[in-house]
Amino acid sequence: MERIGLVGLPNSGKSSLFNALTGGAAAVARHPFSTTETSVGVALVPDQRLDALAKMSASRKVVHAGVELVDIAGLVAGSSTGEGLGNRFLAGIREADAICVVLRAFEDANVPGGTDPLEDLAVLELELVLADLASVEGQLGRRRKAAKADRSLDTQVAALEAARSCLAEGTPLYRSSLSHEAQDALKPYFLLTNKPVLAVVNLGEDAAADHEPVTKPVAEELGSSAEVLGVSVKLEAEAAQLAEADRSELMEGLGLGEGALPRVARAAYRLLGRRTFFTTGEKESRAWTFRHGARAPECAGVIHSDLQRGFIRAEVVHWDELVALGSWAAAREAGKLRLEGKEYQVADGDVLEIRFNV
Ligand SMILES: Nc1nc2c(ncn2[C@@H]2O[C@H](COP(=O)(O)OP(=O)(O)O)[C@@H](O)[C@H]2O)c(=O)[nH]1
Ligand SMILES: [Mg+2]
Repeated sequence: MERIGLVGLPNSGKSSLFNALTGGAAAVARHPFSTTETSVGVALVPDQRLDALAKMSASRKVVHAGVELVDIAGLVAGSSTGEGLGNRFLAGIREADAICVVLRAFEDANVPGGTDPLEDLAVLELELVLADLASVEGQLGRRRKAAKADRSLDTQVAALEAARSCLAEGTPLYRSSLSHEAQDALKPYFLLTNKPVLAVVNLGEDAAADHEPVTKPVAEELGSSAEVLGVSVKLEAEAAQLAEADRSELMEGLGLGEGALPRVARAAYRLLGRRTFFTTGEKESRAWTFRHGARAPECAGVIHSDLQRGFIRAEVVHWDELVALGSWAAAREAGKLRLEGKEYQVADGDVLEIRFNV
C-alpha cells in the first residue's frame, strides 16, 4: 500500500491529526521529540457513492477504501544537517509516496511554537531543500562519471543538473517547473521534495468555520503545486471521539458540515493518484483501490488473485447509472450492463461483477 507521510514542525498537530484520521493512538505532547517512533495507520476514505450503492443493495456490510498514513516526528530547523532526529526523520519522509505538510496557525500560550503557517512552510521547505541539494550534489559526481561509459545515463545527469539549479535557488522540486520526464528520471534518487504535496493548515477553533483569511495566503503561496485545506485539528480530534450522531450534530451546529477529516482523507487518496471501483450486493458493498489506467483483469486481481487468473469478462455499469436504475437486475433489463473484456480500462466509479473460471 502506498503511504502519505505527515510532516511538520513540533507541536503543529501532526500526531493529533494522525489520531483523528486513523483512530490511532500516537502520543500527543507539548514538547518536541516525545514521539520518536513513527506511527503507521489507515485512514478510511468516506465516499458517498459507496453509501448510495450500499443503500440500494441493502448491504449488511460496507467496506471503505483506505489510505495509509505515517506520523513522522522530528523535523526542526537544522534537520538536514542532523539536528533533532536528523537522519531518522529524513528516512521517514524518503519512504513516503506523498507528503502532507501540517502548518500551525492555532494560538495556544501553553503549546510552544509559532502561529504563522507561512513561516512553518518556509522552515520545512528549507530543510527539505537542503537535504535534497546534498543528495543531488553527491549523486551528480558519481552519475557524471558513470555517464562517460554509458550514454544512456545522460537523461539522469541532465535531470540531476536541472534539479540542482532549482534546489540551489531554494525551490522545492514539487514547486518547480521541471518536466514530468525529469521528475520521473529523478525517482530512483528518492528526493524529499520530488513527491506530491498536500498542505493542512491547523486552525484555531475560532477560525474553523471561517478559515479563508488564514488559509488563503498559504494557497496563494503554493499556487497549483499543492492543495491546501484548513482544519481545526483539535476540534476534529475531539469530535472524532464522539458517537456518529453526536459528531454530526456538533459539526452541523458549528457550521462545519461533515467536518474536515473526510476532505483530508479524500485529498490524500487523490494525491496518490488512486482510483476506486465498487462491488455491491446484499452481503457487502465495497470500495476497491486501483492504479489509474489498470485494465479489468488487474482490477479483478485486487479482489482476489483467482479472479485475475481465471478472468473471462466483467459486467460493468457506472455507479450513478446503477443507483438511478435501482438494482443490478434493472440495469441488466435496461441493457445498461456492459460486457467488457481483458483490455477494458476500468474507470473511477465503475461497479464491476467479474466472471471467472479457475
Ligand atoms: N489549541 C490547540 N492545540 C492544539 C491543536 N492541535 C494540536 N494542539 C496541541 O498541540 C500539542 C502538540 O500536538 P501534537 O499533535 O502532539 O503535535 P506534533 O508535535 O505535530 O505531533 C498538543 O498539546 C495538542 O493538544 C489545535 O488545533 N489547537
Ligand atoms: Mg507528534
